[in-house]
Amino acid sequence: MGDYESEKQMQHEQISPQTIFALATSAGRAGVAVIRVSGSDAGSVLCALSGRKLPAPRIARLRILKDQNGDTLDQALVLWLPGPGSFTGEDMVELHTHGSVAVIEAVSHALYGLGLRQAAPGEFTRRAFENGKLDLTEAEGLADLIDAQSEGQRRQALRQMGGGLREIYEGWRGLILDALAMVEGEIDFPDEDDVPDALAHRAAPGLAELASKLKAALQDSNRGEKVRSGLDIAIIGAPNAGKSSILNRLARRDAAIVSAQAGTTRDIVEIHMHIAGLPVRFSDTAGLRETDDSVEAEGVKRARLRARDADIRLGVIDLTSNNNAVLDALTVDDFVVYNKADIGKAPKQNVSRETFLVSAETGAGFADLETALERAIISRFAQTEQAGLTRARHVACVRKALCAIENACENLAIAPELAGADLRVALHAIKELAGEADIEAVLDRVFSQFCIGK
Ligand SMILES: Nc1nc2c(ncn2[C@@H]2O[C@H](COP(=O)(O)OP(=O)(O)O)[C@@H](O)[C@H]2O)c(=O)[nH]1
Ligand SMILES: [Mg+2]
Repeated sequence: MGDYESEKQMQHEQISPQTIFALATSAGRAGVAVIRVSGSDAGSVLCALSGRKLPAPRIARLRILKDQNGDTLDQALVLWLPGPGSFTGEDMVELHTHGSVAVIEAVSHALYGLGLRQAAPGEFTRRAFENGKLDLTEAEGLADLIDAQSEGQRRQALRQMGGGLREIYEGWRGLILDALAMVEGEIDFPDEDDVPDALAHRAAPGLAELASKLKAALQDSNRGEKVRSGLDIAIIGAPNAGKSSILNRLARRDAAIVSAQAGTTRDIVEIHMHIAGLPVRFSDTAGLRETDDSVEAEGVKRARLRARDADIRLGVIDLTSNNNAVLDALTVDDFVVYNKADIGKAPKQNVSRETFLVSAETGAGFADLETALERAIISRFAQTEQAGLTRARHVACVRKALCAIENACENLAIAPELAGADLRVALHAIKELAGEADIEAVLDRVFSQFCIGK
């Protein structure tokens, strides 16, 4: 442990963190507002506000709250939640007041008067984390649960908050430690007859198993990240192919302007919906063509970028024209949508992608298109029942661990010392994933994404 770290630990032991408070419910007019207090003064704060001794732990009691001058603030349901059994692990109090702006203001004012400070975003959860109530992945799951908008997001967040990812990485950590024990044993007590080959023989199978588990988790990480952040579908094609009409059909409203004039759509028009429990963003883009109009040219540039970054592209082709150029911008997993089936005739060529025949005018073919989209989203992006990696941060840690494990495998038979060092690197990557390594900047980032009051 370095000087800096031991100094930091001493500071920790000397001063207990200040008692904080925050509104846990959202601000504005509501029946009830919940104000949470956490820290060593929480109990005395409740006594001061209610003018009575503390109620029994975890039992709701009705109390009149008064300020320092004895003026009544509100009548509230109060909870005394002594540490370490509380959310943060510290002594906590919950005040369930009436939910008006004026009551919240007045109670906050009284709390400031008692020397409390308002919590920073995520500070309650950060204290819970620092008191060992949850690891970093569980804290992230909690943040995701608060932000969850779709069914898929809710399920995934709940799983992660409940320790789904922790269980997985604890398994990985166990395998690394097993291998490390064998390697260290080899270094400390080299057996005269035992050549390094024997070590490789013993440790290699566990490490190979671990490497394949890490690879599988990485392969599946795309799903977890998509469930969290949602996926992008770009509608692209030549001007007048009917892209905006198709977007409006999918949205079941007039989101984009439809016109017979080519080059009408310039800005990207987006609609949001949920498909198979995932948030999906459809983007209607400018028609792809060469143009002298600088505004339209910018639109075309943005369309190409959006198409490039999208998870799925719907390439729209007008059946009444011979313009197939959009096919060049599609991958094998994209969809080809022939539009204007009401006036054009079915295409002759047979493209090797999912192909649909629709009419944005009459709505024909849309049921098939929507079913196929849902199927593709479920099979490619929807989360399985297992917990997995859900953030770029997780992926980065697991990549680091995998790389170190692969190095360790190579070094096993040649130089056990090097393999040992590699395994320590892998162990550190797992610690980073858990939030155990000293990674202040990462913690600041994760917790600052919470709202105030959590
Ligand atoms: N008959 C017919 N006309 C369509 C269909 N889809 C779009 N249109 C017409 O084609 C023109 C261009 O449509 P729009 O959606 O603005 O195309 P975009 O430039 O690709 O966005 C408009 O006049 C639409 O009314 C269709 O399925 N059938
Ligand atoms: Mg358009």
